[in-house]
Parts: sequence; C-alpha cells; structure tokens
Amino acid sequence: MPTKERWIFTSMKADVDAIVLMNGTDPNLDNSFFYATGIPNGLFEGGIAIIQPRKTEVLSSELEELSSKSAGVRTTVFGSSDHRHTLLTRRLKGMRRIGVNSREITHANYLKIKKAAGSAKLVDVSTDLESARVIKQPDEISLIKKACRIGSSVAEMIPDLVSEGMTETEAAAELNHKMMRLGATGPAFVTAVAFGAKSAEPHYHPGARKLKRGQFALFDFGANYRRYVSDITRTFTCGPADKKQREMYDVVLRAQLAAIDAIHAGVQGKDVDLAARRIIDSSKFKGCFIHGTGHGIGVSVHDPGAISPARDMTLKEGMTLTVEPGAYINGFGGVRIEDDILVTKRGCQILTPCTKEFREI
Ligand SMILES: [Mn+2]
Repeated sequence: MPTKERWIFTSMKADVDAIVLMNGTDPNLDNSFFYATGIPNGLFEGGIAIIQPRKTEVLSSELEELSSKSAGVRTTVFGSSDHRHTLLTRRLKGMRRIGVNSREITHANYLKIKKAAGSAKLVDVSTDLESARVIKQPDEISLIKKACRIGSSVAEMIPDLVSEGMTETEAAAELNHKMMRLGATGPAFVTAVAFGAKSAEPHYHPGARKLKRGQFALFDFGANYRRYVSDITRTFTCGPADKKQREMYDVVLRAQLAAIDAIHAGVQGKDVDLAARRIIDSSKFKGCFIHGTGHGIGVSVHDPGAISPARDMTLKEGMTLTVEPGAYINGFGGVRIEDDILVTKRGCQILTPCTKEFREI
C-alpha cells in the first residue's frame, strides 16, 4: 500500500514542491487535510499539513498534539498564530511552487500561506487531490466498510425503532443513538427523517412533524467511523401503502437495481445514471427524478466522484459511491433508495446490504 503522500504525488499532474493544506475554524476544515494525514481524531482548527512526496508534517495547536502524534504523524506544535507563521515560513523556504486546495481553503488562509511562501508561486492542486481521493486505498476501504455496516444494521432496525405518532426528530434521535451504540463516532451528517409530503424534499432536516398512518417515512442517514462515512436511504410507509405509493416504490427500486447492475470498472458514470433514469422516465413518474444517481463517499459525505448525467467520469476499481435514485412529487411525497458500493473489476460490492424489499412501519 503506498503511503498517502506517495499516492497523491504519483496521481498528480501539477509540479509542486509541497502541498500546504490549512484548516479554518469548524466547519471550514479541509477534508484533504484529514485524507492526507489519516489522523482519525481531533478538530484541528487552524492546523496545517505540509505534504511532500516522502514526508508529511502537521503544524498543530496544543489541543490536537496527542491526536496527531499518536497517529504517527510528524508534528510540530505552535503556541500562537505568529509562531505558526514563523514555522510555516521556515518550512517553505527555498520552495518554488506550492500547491493549495482552492476548493476547501478560506480566502483568509490562502493569504496567510501566500505571505509565508514569499516569492514561491501558489498553484491550485484541488483537481489533483480529487483524483487521488476518488480511488480509495485499502485502509480507507476498511473504515468505509465499517461505517456502512453500522448504517446498514440501523436501517434494518427502522421498523422496530420508529412508530406512528413519533416526531421526525425523535426518530432521528433513535437512529443516531443506535449508530453510536454500534460504535460510530457520530452521525455522518444531519440525519434526515422526512414524513409525508416532506419526503419529496431530498435535503430535508427533521422537525416536529408526527408520523401518521398512510404517510411515507424516508430516512437518509449514515455513520461516521473514525472520519470515514456511510450514506444510506430507506423509505417506508406507515401502515399499508396505497396504490400510487407502492408503484412509486417499485419503480425507484427497479431503477436502483438497474443502476447497480450497470456498475463495473470502465463504465461511464453517465451510463449508470441513464440505466436508472430510463426506468423512472418511462414510468408515470417521468421527470420526478431530480438529482444525480450517486456521489463519492470517503472523509466527506459528498466526496469526489459522481454518477450523474452532467459529469464525465469513468468508474474505476476502488471507488466508493452511493447509488440513490429517487422520485419526488410536491405535496405528495417521495421515495429514495440508497446504497453504498465499492466498484470492482467486474461489478460492484454492495456495502449496505440492508433489505430494500418494501416494508411498512
Ligand atoms: Mn447520498
């Protein structure tokens, strides 16, 4: 297994002496900082990682000194931002080209690196970092699998955890509780529980709405396990489904299975998307699938990689992606079924094997 720094530099097109990744304050943290250093614990506000082909160093405040050192990372502690500036200036001395991650750095921190870099040129390496991050290394895959096992086990339990009359936030609390009881560091993102018409809103946050008989109940959640995440969605009805709900579920399930079937190393993401979209668009739910089929998962829940009609991407072995077609009708509700998969040479491995046969709560 190549070290992260070697992997980043071998997959890189840009020619730089080092990459400097600098965190702002939470939530303006650079996911590539955690990807590149592999440090599973700590917040690292204001922390800096200096990545070179054979060496990684972290400049950390005292608050994360132990997290950084116990992960086996070369660590220097700064006592103030002036001290951090002096250390960074010293480390970058003599360098000509320095890579920065324009997609995740704050403007204020960019100016700080520029000041410390003196006459060296700053080069945007965000695309290179994405190319490295999109293919997962074995250590990452095992953490993602663990996060997926937790999410999938909790998805299996949903009909036992949730009942009629419960509010969305109460249901979300049950899911979060179970994930942490199973060893999750925390939820991967705000657990989305949407009842009734709210299930038609794909990025909904839970509220005080109570589950009533006859409604859809959609659960989109995931576990964070030592910084790596899962992302899973299951949709149910409270009590028996009516005809339209059942048809909607069956169409989305057929679309999701068709997309999974289409996946293998070498296929275009667009074609996988089309396999799902074709099924929804040739049903009475034409036009109701309003987002892409999937995205990467890793140290972030929207990690590099997309299965989308709008993106050119060839799927490769070692990519971890979601497969999540859905259908949404304003005022009525929505269905989404989401699994996480690992792309393999001939197909894919489903990392969230929780049942997706139609179930009632
Ligand atoms: Mn997702």
